Amino acid sequence: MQGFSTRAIHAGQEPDPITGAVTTSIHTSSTYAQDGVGGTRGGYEYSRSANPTRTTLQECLAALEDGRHARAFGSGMGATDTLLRVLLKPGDHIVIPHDAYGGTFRLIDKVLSGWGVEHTPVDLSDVEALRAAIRPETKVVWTETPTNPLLGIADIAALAGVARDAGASLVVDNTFASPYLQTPLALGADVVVHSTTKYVGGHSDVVGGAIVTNDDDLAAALSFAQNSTGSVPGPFDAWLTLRGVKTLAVRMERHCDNAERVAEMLAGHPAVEKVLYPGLPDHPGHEVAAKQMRRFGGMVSFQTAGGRDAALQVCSNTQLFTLAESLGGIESLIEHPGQMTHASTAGSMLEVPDNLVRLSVGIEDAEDLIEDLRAALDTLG
Ligand code: P1T
Repeated sequence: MQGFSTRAIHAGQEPDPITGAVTTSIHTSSTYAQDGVGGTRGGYEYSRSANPTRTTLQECLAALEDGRHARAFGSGMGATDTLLRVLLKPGDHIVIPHDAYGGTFRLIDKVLSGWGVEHTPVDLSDVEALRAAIRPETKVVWTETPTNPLLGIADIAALAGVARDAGASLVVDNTFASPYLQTPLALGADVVVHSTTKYVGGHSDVVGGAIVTNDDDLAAALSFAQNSTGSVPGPFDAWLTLRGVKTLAVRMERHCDNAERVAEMLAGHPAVEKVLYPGLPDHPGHEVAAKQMRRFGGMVSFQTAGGRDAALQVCSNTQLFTLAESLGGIESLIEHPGQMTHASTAGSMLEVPDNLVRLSVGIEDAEDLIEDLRAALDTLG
């Protein structure tokens, strides 16, 4: 198999056979001429069903995740919703992490529950806890690793074994790691999901999602469901994502370098109670992360010693770290999950600590990022 960056730059991306154009074209046409009824020229008939720019992105994403099939969506939540509606039916049960993106929890807790799907939140860093939560109706085990926002680590190969024994599908939301750092299908997962809005796109300029699998039947069912429900990315969105993903490897190396430096500084600062970063040797998931990830990622969370008010103050006091939701872009972001990205988990088992701050460490110069954070923390006294 070719190396990661070679696949990122070339998979599915041959020069155009007619014009020789080296970069993928943005195919804006919503419909395609047919030579007689049913006689499509290149297999395309209508852009909800399939679009050439989207196909190129899908081929590239499949190659990066070591998967046979990828489907690109209009958002990460669009991908998640479509996948869960294909894998689950009323009466089924899903195991979810006790720490996960708030929007994923909201979809399962508020939308799928009304459709008769039950869920159980479980600490998926504990394989025995998963085994205990499995029911005869369990059809899906959903996991994130690292988790959003607590950076917990789940052992993908171990979870895959339990899910397989139970006849359930293991889905890994690989958004935080990106395919550069971790390829869950190779570790035994059945399906990978991404918010490509994050590291895959990488420039905070496009919203998108993706599903990757080796299961031919599932891929066909996803195409049918996507065409039926319409959660497709536009061609320009697909193109921006494709442009972004070409540099994923170099960006991720720099995100990891900077995050390691930031985590180290935070661990030594008196205003910080606890640093959550799988790259730190005392992180409970450090060994599993070292086994299944290339490096430890660009996301760092920490808890302030001064409680919620201190956390809110740090979020407002940085200059370079922009106070904003989302993650995985080249620029550094800071946020308060309890009141922002994870507000929908309040009062549930997924509620996050109120002194938690989440950082998406960008690819600026590490010294500037460290100085910015240190200055914001120093104001806490
Ligand atoms: O925003 P969207 O592209 O729809 O993706 C949803 C999503 C799915 N999975 C994970 C792990 C995510 O982090 C997200 C989106 N998360 C944020 C917007 C955030 O700031 O955490």
